[in-house]
Amino acid sequence: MSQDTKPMIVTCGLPYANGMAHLGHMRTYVPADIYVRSQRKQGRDVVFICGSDTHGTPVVVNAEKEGVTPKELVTIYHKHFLDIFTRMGVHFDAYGTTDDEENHIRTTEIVQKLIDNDYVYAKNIDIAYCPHCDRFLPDRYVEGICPHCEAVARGDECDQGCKKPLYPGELIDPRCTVCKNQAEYRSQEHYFFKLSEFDGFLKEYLEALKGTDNAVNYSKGWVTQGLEDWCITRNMDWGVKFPGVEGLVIYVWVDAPIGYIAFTEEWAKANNDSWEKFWKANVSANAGGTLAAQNSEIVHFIGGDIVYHHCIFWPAMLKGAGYSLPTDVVASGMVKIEDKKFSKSRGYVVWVSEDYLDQGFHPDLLRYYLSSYTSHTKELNFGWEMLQEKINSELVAVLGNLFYRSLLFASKNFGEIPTGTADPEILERIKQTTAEAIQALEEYEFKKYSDTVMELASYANTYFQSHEPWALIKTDKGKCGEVVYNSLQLVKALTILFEPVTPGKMQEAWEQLGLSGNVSDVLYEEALVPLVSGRKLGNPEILFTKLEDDKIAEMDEIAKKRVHLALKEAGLVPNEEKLVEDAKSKKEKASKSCAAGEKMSENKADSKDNKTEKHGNEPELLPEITIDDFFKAQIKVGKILSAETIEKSTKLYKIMVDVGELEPRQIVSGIRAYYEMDELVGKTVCVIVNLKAAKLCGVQSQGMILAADDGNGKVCLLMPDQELEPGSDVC
Ligand code: B3M
Ligand code: ZN
Repeated sequence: MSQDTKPMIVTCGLPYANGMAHLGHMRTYVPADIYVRSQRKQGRDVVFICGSDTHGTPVVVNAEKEGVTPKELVTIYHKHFLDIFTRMGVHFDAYGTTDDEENHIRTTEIVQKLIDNDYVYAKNIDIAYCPHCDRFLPDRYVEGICPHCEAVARGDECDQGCKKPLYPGELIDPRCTVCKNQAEYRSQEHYFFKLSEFDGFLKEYLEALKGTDNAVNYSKGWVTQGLEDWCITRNMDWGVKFPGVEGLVIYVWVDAPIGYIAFTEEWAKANNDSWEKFWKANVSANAGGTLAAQNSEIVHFIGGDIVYHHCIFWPAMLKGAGYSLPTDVVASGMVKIEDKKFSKSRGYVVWVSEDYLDQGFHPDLLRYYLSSYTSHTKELNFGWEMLQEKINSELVAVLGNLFYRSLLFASKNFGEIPTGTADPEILERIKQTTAEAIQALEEYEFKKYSDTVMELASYANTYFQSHEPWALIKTDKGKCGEVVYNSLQLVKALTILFEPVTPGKMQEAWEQLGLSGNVSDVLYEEALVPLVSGRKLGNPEILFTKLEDDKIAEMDEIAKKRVHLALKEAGLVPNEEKLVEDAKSKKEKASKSCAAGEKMSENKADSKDNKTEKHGNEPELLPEITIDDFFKAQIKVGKILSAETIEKSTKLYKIMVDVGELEPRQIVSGIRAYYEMDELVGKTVCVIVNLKAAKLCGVQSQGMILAADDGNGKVCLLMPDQELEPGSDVC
């Protein structure tokens, strides 16, 4: 069987059905979808599989937090992910859940096979146990210190430190994540998979494994460091039962990848096809050169943080149970949001639905950004202004411009594909671009794919521009027709070539060209097939419109508010974070005049500067709060006792305020530009007395004096309209 005819399956890492889809997810799913669409354009029969990961502590812990059962939680988010994928144009042939019957059966079968093949043994180990909650603490139920790097880590993985998988009993100083109490270790019998026995197999396997370097090379390193046997049971009810032992379920990282097989079975059932042609395609179970002897291709697209699971655990399990092996593992790089490490808890996140699709952005713009921002394995930075810049200068100015001007001109002057012949030079250019683009995807270089095709669009723009069809139409309609014909040939080729990246928009373009059917079903080779003269054109319409400044500013504001809220929830002074940012970006200020501290002033004396940095002066409404939220701030009437300047600052005063029975407060306030020192002394003001203390320009500040700011440079202190005793409550 030749390489090209091997059945191919492409999978994506299964999202945990425990929360909403975000940009980090899309960074893996969109390129995988592009890859599949491109394979189909080469005539390859591909099955594209994914599903929701429904088991394990990530699900159970979140369900507990939200007060629902795990089943209820995963039902909600499974639907959510399905909806998001449909809206983003990510089209899976099957999208199941790991709680489907097929997966329970397949997982049990594989684990039983591993037991039968003597790859599983029982051993007593120490398991973290919470005496307060009276239960064992698997994985995310326990936190402690990583034995390898001493970072704070969770039970199954050193997620914030060295990233190593951790085994039960390894965490130092374990604590229960539910009640925060100290946990203890109790001995219990668990089951282990003999991963260490696969050492030789994995070394050889990884030599043959294809994919991205960040997957293959890291894995080789891990095997060289030595492999430990792997505990595959957990004390939980939710999950796939471990055969023959009450109260234990199989570890989620066993049944999750088996989902790839189970979903293929679901696909096979629905399509009257075979799942074995992918997963039981070993010529010989003991073949030495394992991968070469396999008659299927299995390509996994995953996030860069789950390489170990896919390149070490998973092939060993498959090998041990006699299944086919992954041939390619493609791992995506990290995602940053506005230059910050992606973090849901810190608010550096973009939710696909709420922040993007529901805001009216077309899915194809994000697809384009994700695939062309940087190489697949590198860090991808998402920012609203960067999105705007990329879309406006590339999709709008180059691709959209070409399509609209040539289709509009053709439609107005000819109404159909004019008489003409395809210029051999143009056909050659299309051929070369197609070959280069296909080659780029062979190497999982999505950016190179987009860039190569975009270069053809630039070429086409130049062709149209330099031949001046608008002049020719007046002097030589026949010659003009030739130019238009060739421009449209380029548009047709580009529509086909860009379809994997921007499928929705390219379908519209296809129809504008007057072509029928789905461009997603059209092969690359069709790009070279000359257009049929005389065919009626569709209605030309603008495909890509500019992302406007005010919309981007609105999105920036939403993003800022989310970070602000996250900081508040985390109990951090809201401007502290901004301070660091401002200090970084405005180097000269930071070095000269302690601008950082001034920025941090809670009195907003600097808010005028802030406003000019923002886009426009639109009124901002922060998210709703409850009365309880409001009363978290303890505000009292205070009398200013003294005010003095701060050496390193031109904007701040150090102010002492009498707040009644409590200790007088020393507050650093940014109102120096608005009040003379002497003028302040004796004034009755309002003070937040329970604000977390912070240092501004090296001076301790223990509260905040309330002031009002009209945004146009007028700032004044808020004062009671009658004299009141210091210490009176503001309510
Ligand atoms: N559910 C999500 C993750 O850790 C996890 C992937 C499973 S893939 C088999 O990224
Ligand atoms: Zn660690």
